[in-house]
Amino acid sequence: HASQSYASRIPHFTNPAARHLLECIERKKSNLAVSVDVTTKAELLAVVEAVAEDVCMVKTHIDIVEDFDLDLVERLSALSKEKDFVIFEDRKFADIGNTVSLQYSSGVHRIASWSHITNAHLVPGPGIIDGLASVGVLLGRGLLLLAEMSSKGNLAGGEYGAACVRAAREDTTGFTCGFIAMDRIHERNPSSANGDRDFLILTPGVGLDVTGDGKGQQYRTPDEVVRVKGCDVIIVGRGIYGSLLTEQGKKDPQHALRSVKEQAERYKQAGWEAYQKRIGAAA
Ligand code: UP6
Repeated sequence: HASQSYASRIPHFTNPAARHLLECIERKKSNLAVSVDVTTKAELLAVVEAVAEDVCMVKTHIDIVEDFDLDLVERLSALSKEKDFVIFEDRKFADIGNTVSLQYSSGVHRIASWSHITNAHLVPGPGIIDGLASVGVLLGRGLLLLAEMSSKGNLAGGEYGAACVRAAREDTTGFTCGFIAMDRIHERNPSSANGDRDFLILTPGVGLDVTGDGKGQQYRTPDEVVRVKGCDVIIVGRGIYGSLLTEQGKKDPQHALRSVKEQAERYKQAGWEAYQKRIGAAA
């Protein structure tokens, strides 16, 4: 499926969140997801507003927001409709089915009520998918399995990644609609059972200016990730909102936000060019 356009892949998916994402990518000509890892409501909304036009998806870590309240997710949801992007809460669920169903539906954050897509580790076994699906399917949500990670020395990948692909293929509800992975991992792991099913590949660890962060993160370029490895969505965090973290950014947030927008435009362009080269379309 790597050589097919996003639009032509929409009919391969029954999952409403996956279809929504592909439609959004196609409408906006953007395969860029911005990871908004900031710790206040005001900063989060300011970054989202700065990048909204250029992204197909906003990825959150809602548990790092110090002044979280449900007004934040209402505003985020309103922006997602108005500016046309998908919300992905990067929760990385990792417990038994019963516990994750409660963590997904309840608590302070009520993730299932506002996040179109979320993700999970398969460490607990396939019961984690059933637990999340028991909440998410009725709401039209989608799940990504973390088949691989970007960080140095991570223990995913290999046989573990292959097991994630098998579990996704065995999920006949269609709730599992893709992977966090570093390449088209399902196509490296062929199978006779549901082997031709299409999945989305969302890929973090993307940066144009640096190769790491000194804490284990490893960066590759949009071209490497999308054109060479065939991933579908690039996830970029500090490469886009990094200007807000510098001294200058703290002194002059408006100036920093202009740089955030410029970086979003730059990554959007790089991601889309890489995709056009991959499908053989003229750039
Ligand atoms: N993320 C990774 N690697 C993974 C999975 N998730 O970096 O394997 C997430 C991080 C962060 C974002 O939790 O939110 O993607 C990457 O941010 P960065 O671009 O600032 O490094």
